[in-house]
Amino acid sequence: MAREDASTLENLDTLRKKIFSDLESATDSAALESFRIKYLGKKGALRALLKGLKNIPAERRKEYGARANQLRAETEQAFSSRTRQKKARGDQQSSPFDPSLPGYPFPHGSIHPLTKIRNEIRDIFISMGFDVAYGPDVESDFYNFAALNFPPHHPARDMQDTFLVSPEVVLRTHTSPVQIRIMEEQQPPIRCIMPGRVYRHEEISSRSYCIFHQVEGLYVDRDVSFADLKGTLLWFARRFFDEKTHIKIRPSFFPFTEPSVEIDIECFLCKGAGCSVCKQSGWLEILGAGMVHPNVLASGGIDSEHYTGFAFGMGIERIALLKYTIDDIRLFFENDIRFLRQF
Ligand code: 2NL
Repeated sequence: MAREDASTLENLDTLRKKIFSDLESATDSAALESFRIKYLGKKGALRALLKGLKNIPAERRKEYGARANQLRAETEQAFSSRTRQKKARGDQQSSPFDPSLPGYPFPHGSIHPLTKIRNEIRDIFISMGFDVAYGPDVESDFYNFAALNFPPHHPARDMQDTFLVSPEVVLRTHTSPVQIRIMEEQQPPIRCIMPGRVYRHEEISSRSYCIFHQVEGLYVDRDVSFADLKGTLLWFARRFFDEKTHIKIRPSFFPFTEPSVEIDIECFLCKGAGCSVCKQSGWLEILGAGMVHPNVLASGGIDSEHYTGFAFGMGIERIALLKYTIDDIRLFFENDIRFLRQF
C-alpha cells in the first residue's frame, strides 16, 4: 500500500512537469486551447485525477487530494496568465516565424564591366548577321605575324612587344590569328567577329596593361567595298553610342590592311565642344579598320582576284574607359569589389 501511495505522488510530480513544459511550448491560440482541453477541460487530466480520489486508500486520500487540488489551481493560474501574455503580444509575435518581416539581404555577383561591353558589341554585330568565333591565346609566329603580312624582320613587329613562349610560339598580340583560321576553314561569304584576350609586353600604366581584350571583325565576299566598311561601322557606332553619332575617318597604317583607317566618334560627353576626356579635340578614337591586304587573304587561302574584304579591331578596355569615364585601366584587372559593384 505504502509503495502505491509513493508512486501515485510521484505520478503527480511527473504530471506537473509535463503540464508546465506543455504550457511553455504552447505559443499560439490553437495550442493554448488544446492545452486547456487536455488538462483543464471536463474530461481533462486534472479532473480525472480528482475523480480517481476514491481509489486512493483512505489514509492517504487527504494529502493526495490537497496536492491534486493545488496542482489544478496552479495550472489554472499559469494558464490564464499565459493567455493574457499571448493576447498582449498578439499571435504573430509569439510565433517564431513572421512572414511579414523583410528578408535578410545577401551579397550577389554582378557582370564584369568588360563582359558587359563585350556582350553589347557582340549583340550589335550578331544583329547585322555576323557569327562569333574564338581561338587559342597561345599562337604560332605564323598565325600571329607572318600570315598577317608582317615580314620576318619588318619594324612593324617591334610595334608590339610580344610575350614569347618559345622562339616560334607567342601569346597572341591581337585576335587576328582567329580570322586567319576562319578563312582557312571557310570560303566566302565570311561575316564574323572574334572577341578575346590579348597580351602585350608593355609598361603598365593607367592607360595600358599587359593583358587587354579586343573584338575584331572580318567581312569577306565578292565586291565588299570601303563603302561597306563605312556603313557597317557607322551603324555600329550609332547603335552602341548614340543614334545621332557622327564619325570621322582618318588614314592610318596596319600591315594587314590597305588602305588602313582609324575611326573617331564625336565626343559623347561634350558633343564635340572639347572636354578633358577628348583632350579638347571633340573626337574620340574608337577603332582601327581597313580593306584586308591581298597577302592576308592569300594566307587564309582566299583568292584576292575574286574576293575583297574589310576588317576592324577595337580594344574593349578603351571603349569601357570612355563609356564609363574611368581613368585607370588597371581597375578592370584588380577585381576590387567596390569598383565592380558599380556596374
Ligand atoms: C586596332 C586595329 C585592326 C584588323 C584589326 C584584321 C584582321 C585580319 C585581316 C585584316 Cl585577319 N585586318 N584586323 C584590321 C584593322 C585594324 O585593329 O586598333 N585594334 C585595337
